[in-house]
Amino acid sequence: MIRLWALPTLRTQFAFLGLGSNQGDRLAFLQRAVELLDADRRTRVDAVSAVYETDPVGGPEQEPFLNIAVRVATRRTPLALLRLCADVEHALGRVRRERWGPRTIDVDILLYGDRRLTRPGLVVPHPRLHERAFALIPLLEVAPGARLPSGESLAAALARLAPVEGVRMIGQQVHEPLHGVGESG
Ligand code: GSY
Repeated sequence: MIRLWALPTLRTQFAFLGLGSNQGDRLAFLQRAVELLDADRRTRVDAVSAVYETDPVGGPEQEPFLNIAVRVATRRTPLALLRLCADVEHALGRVRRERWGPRTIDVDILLYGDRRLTRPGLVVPHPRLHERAFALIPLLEVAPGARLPSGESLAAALARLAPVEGVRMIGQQVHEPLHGVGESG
């Protein structure tokens, strides 16, 4: 018998995720991904950045991405949050054909509180965050005070990438899920 009351309860942590889509109805994939993340009983999406259209970085020639960043309050561990991200990608039909190839949806953990960790399949903060304007720009909106492991602020990291090209703000077109009064979980 599993006695749930005997399991340790993880404190709520704030984590920051980067989402991108460059196949199909990109906005709809982003919105659905936000809803699926929020539908998890241990995770709430409580801030969503504007949407940016961004030129693809790396991989084969492919269509532009739409990128956003979200803040989640979660009781999942980093690895459990990674599993949730993979479940959302799977639910939205992501097929891993080639590394850095086109995708219906990509959900990356960018930051998990101020934790640093390296596990098989997961490095936090995201190891390429400091070189990706398409991730830093939306992330700055939802995590303005965050710092990289080097101690550098996100704004300073972004300034080092100047002049930034290929990132165009579209607007606040992906919405935070509505959280009903009296909802629990
Ligand atoms: O790692 C995220 C997937 N990805 C993206 C992306 O989301 N946006 C842009 N602009 N380029 C990308 N290359 C990869 S891989």
